[in-house]
Amino acid sequence: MILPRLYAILDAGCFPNAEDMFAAAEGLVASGCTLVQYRNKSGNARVMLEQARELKRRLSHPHFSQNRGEVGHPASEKIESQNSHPVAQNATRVGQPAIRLIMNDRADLCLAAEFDGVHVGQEDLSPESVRKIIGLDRWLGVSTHNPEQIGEADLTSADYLAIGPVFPTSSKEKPDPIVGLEGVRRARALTRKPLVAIGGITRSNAASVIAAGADSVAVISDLLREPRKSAEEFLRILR
Ligand code: TZP
Ligand code: MG
Repeated sequence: MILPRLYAILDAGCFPNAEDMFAAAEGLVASGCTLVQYRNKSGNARVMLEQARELKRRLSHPHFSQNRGEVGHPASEKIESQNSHPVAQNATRVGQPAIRLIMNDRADLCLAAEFDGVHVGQEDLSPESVRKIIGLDRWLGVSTHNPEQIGEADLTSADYLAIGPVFPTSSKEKPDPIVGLEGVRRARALTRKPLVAIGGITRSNAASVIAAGADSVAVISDLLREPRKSAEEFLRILR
């Protein structure tokens, strides 16, 4: 698999209401962002499923896809979707997912909402338990915070690993210690799996994170204010 450079995270808790989150999602996708995670720490599974289905519906809408010059829509095929400008995505093949939607924490909700993957942390179901639930075709990501966790996650069937927080962040409750760019470099040396860096990543520091060895940057805060414009800038900076 090849990860797109920008991995946008929509954290429901960051939006005053769901409509704003859906609008942000559409802005992100309009920018050319092709990997979006839905994160909701409220613990309300019904609300999560409703919102996830609505996200999927909005981002799969044929008119919306056509606006991006694309045909077809998510299937189970494991084909890479490089982050490129929408124009370049005209080449998208039928059957290749235009946008990948990843569910944070919950394998059950991933299946129920027909998302394309799950991202789990150190206190969620183990990677192999999630794999049993989601099967081989959906993407599985695992968060790590230190070399030991990277080594362990590297031995699992995870499709990609995340390392962080790279910089200070206010988007996560009780964040693990900051790993810095050195932590990204160390992680890069410890796994050949695609590597996502997360935590405090902005348009100003994103290039340094990629230079340290990350394949992709996962971002919450620096996409909130003007999602489309900000995502376009990330994609331009990281091209
Ligand atoms: N895991 C480690 S840091 C973080 C998560 C979910 C939050 C990242 O958010 P931001 O606002 O981009 O720092
Ligand atoms: Mg989690």
